[in-house]
Order: sequence, then structure tokens, then C-alpha cells
Amino acid sequence: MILFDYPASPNSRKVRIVLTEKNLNYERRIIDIAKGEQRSEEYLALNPEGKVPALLDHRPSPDGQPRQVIVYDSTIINEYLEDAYPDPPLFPRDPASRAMARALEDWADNNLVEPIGVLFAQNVFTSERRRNSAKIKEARLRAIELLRRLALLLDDGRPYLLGDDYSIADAAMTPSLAYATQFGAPISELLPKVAQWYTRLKNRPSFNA
Ligand SMILES: N[C@@H](CCC(=O)N[C@@H](CS)C(=O)NCC(=O)O)C(=O)O
Repeated sequence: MILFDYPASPNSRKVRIVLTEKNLNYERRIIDIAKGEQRSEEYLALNPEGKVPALLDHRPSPDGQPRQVIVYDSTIINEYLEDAYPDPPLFPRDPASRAMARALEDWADNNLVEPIGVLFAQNVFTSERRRNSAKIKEARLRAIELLRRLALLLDDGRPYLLGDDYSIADAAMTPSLAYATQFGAPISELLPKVAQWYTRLKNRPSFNA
């Protein structure tokens, strides 16, 4: 398998985490999005969306013919990985819990990502002199406000978002949690249950994927 990714991209990291959790070997091809490589003709032929990540796998077709499979979008790649490589599973079996896992992943991608995007842009793409400290403070607080939703889930003492087992919901939150912490959202002070859960995520080998 080849993963087309960019080290700092949270969506790419979400897939690297799942590949590692599933003990899958893969090669990395870095697409430098800061240089616009995602819009090269060669890459667009693989992923017409012009974004990272994308995954290339080799799997025979249903009639047994060798075949290259290209999948893009982190959520869809992770669902493909679950379907193609079900062990160990990262989606629960129970349909209601599966729906919850998907809802949490979707929330991480579409809601939590918003203040994290601001923190990332301010801290990584903006020179220290031009940084907007009011914007940074607001984004940190917004991240905390959003993460209260996870604190409610974790309030009953469960180790992971869906209960006893690590799942795609935990994997999907990890990149944003890592950036929230790195860029100063006061999680350990204000949301101790979230901080404890985050420590659990950090202790898994996939955290460094
Ligand atoms: N829904 C897509 C979003 C992918 C995405 O936005 N990737 C960003 C990096 S995290 C990217 O490639 N940005 C470059 C661009 O939009 O030109 C996914 O989950 O994979």
C-alpha cells in the first residue's frame, strides 16, 4: 500500500493512525501541500479532489484479476481499510454504536477542526510578529467549549469514547487533540477526563504514526 500524505495534515494522520492500529505495512509518499504538489497533473490523476490523503492498494477484483485500488478522503479510506482488513476491528459491531462512531468522526472532521484550523494557521503559517493573540485565545476557548461534548461522554469513567474498546471515534479525534494541546488549549486544567483519555491515546503506538 502507498499512502500519499503530508506530515502535518490531520486528515493524513487520521489514516496513518488507522494503518498502524491495524498493523498494516505501507509506504509513504509525501505530497508537499505547502508547495501545491496536490494540484500536479500526476497527483490529480490519482485524487481528482487534489487533497491529501489518498491511498493506493492492490486487491484482486471479485473475479480474481489483479487490480490497483485508489481511495481518497480520510473517512472513506478508513472505512475501506475496515472493510478490506477487518482485524483488528475499529468499528463496533452494534449498529447503534457504529452510527455513534461515524457521528463522532464526522463531528471531529467538521466541527472540532474549525478552531484547530485557526490555531494551526496562526502558529504554523503566521510569523510571530503577525500573530493575532485575540484570535488564538478565542480559538483555544472554542476548542475547550467543543471538547466539553467529549467530557460528557467520558464522565462515566469509560476508557474510550465508545466504551471499553478503542475505536475509529478515538482515532479520528487524535490529530485535533494533539494540535489543541500543542497550541495551548488548557485541556488538562479545564477538562481532566478529556486529558486522561488523551493520555491513553498518547500511550498507544499509533499516536506517533
Ligand atoms: N475530506 C477530506 C479533506 C482533505 C483535506 O482537506 N486535506 C488537506 C490537508 S489536511 C489538504 O489536502 N489541503 C490542501 C488543499 O486543500 O489544497 C479528508 O478527510 O481527507
